[in-house]
Amino acid sequence: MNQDELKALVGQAALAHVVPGSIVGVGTGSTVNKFIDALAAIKGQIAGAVSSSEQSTERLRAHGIPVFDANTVERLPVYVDGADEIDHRGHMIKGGGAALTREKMVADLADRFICIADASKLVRTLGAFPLPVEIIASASAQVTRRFAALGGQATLRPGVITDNGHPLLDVRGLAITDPLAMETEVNQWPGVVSVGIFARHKASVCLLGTADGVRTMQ
Ligand code: ABF
Repeated sequence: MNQDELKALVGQAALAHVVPGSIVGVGTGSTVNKFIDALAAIKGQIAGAVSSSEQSTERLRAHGIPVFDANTVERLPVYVDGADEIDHRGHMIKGGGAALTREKMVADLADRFICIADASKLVRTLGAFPLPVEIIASASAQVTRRFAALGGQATLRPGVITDNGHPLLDVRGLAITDPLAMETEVNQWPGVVSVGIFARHKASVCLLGTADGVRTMQ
């Protein structure tokens, strides 16, 4: 199976974790797009979705799935989202799709985070994928200096402004051996809106698309 087929496989497999009658938390990216397309087939069995990006909102609405504002729900049974990297403990790097801030907001509403990814996303240590960081524009130079002190090279992602109206840094050269510690540290740097390390909001379950089928990592 090619990567696109593996994404479709896990997108379909995630339906098993959707609670009938519930509002589903929906992430962003090409793998999540496969999940949204699969969700459309059972849209009569769910109340709707809370979305993590304009891109996912558009796709959900195109399928006739109601999209609720995050402020209108207190809890979600599940949040389904992809990842750029995931380690064996469910810690992730996310944000390649520029939606990390709202992804983390919707993940924060959910009881369970179901990560769907093709096997290429599984890594031993996070950091080979450039770490996305949403920032306030005028903090770019100082946040860049702070990452340099950690051995990272931060660059502005050209031509990208997030749904929240902010620029993104992508940070190369980091070996994130303690994801929780780095997320906690970077989160409190002035000017950081959110960092694409999902350790506090790690995956409860990862459905990994492999050549042998779906591998479930708890
Ligand atoms: C999203 O999933 C982003 O955080 C991450 O960049 C993306 C992975 O995209 P894809 O599924 O297209 O590989 O949640």
